[in-house]
Amino acid sequence: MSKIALISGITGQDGSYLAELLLQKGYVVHGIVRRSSSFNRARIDHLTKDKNIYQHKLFLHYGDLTDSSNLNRILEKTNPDEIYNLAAQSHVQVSFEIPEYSAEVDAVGTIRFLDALRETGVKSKFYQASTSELYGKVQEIPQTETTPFYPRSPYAVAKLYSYWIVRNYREAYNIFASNGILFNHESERRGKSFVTRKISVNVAKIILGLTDILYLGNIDSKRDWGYAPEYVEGMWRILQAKEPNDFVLSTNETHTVREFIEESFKCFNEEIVWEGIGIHEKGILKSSGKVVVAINPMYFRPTEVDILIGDYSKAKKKLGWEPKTKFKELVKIMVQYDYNNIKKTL
Ligand code: NAP
Ligand code: G4F
Repeated sequence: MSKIALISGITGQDGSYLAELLLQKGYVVHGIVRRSSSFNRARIDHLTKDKNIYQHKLFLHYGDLTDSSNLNRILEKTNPDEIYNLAAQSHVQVSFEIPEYSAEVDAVGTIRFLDALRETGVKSKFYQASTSELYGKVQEIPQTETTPFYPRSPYAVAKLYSYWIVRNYREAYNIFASNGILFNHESERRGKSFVTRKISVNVAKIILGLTDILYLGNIDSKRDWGYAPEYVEGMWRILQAKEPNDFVLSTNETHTVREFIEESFKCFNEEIVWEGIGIHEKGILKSSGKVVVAINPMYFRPTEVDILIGDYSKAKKKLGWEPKTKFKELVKIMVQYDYNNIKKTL
């Protein structure tokens, strides 16, 4: 008998890779999709096309984490063995603009899901998409599962609630519920408003002569960036463990946004020289003297997370999980994909 998985957020970066992985493993996959006025399924389109090999293995259901009764109905209808709760308002800066909605989805959405499990009596394992943003103003370097949290945005505070309600329901009701505390993971499917993809798309456009300047906010913040397909494998492993538990998935390396920019241009044998300070700083192409990077304070956040670097030893020891793709390779994958993709359209 095939195992059954239910994924919220299946149309997102991680949801699409996870759906692919689980289908490859022989699962029947159900995904929750939001009604949208324009097409929002581009990342899973290849899995849902007619006569696809997964035609009778992947099913989509309209739903929303702000609607409890619909979660109950989906659970009763699908009766999953594993639930992956990936749906979220996932943009940190946007959470400062819509803090209440971010809490509705990223905090209350999780308790709606867990309570739907209790009410329906469905016996499913539950994976929660927790985040390195919980560490915020970091209390320890590198961050581990025992590092104290200090969230720095409405997004992170909402995710803190979800982290703890997962632990509480595990202890109170003996539910197999686990947190994956995932550090930033990127890919050619990353949303274009996140910094890595914004850089890879715009560097490709600059090289192709389609745009002049890439405007960014804080280019000195540091992130621990890994490759998303490897992280969804980690999510699956977290639910295959003997006991429910919480795990950091990361690379144990940290790089600045500035390094991401420099490395992206290097893919085209271009060197960036920096001139000026603060909001007047500019990135200039050494070969031509052209300004290609500038600072726009509209991308600054009211409170910033300066550095993230995760220690994944527990995941390595207990799950046999390790990241493979290193920083330079990740940049290359993203930049080359965007360059080829944009060039095709010219
Ligand atoms: P993403 O690309 O932004 O995808 C988010 C998904 O959630 C989309 O499918 C979106 O649907 C869906 N969604 C948003 N609001 C919803 C609602 N009210 N009801 C139902 N679905 C809703 O995010 P991601 O990068 O794949 O991340 C997946 C999860 O991991 C998120 O919870 C994120 O917070 C967390 N996380 C991500 C990272 C990372 O570096 N990527 C690191 C740590 C944790 P639409 O397509 O319709 O918008
Ligand atoms: O790419 P970002 O928006 O990702 P951020 O804030 O680290 O959040 C992502 O990773 C979290 C895991 O740690 C997830 F939980 C979350 O859902 C999301 O996937 O920004 C990265 C850094 C920040 O310091 C930001 O201030 O890049 C800086 N940055 C500089 N200029 C910019 C920009 N970020 C964005 N999005 N856009 C800019 O123009």
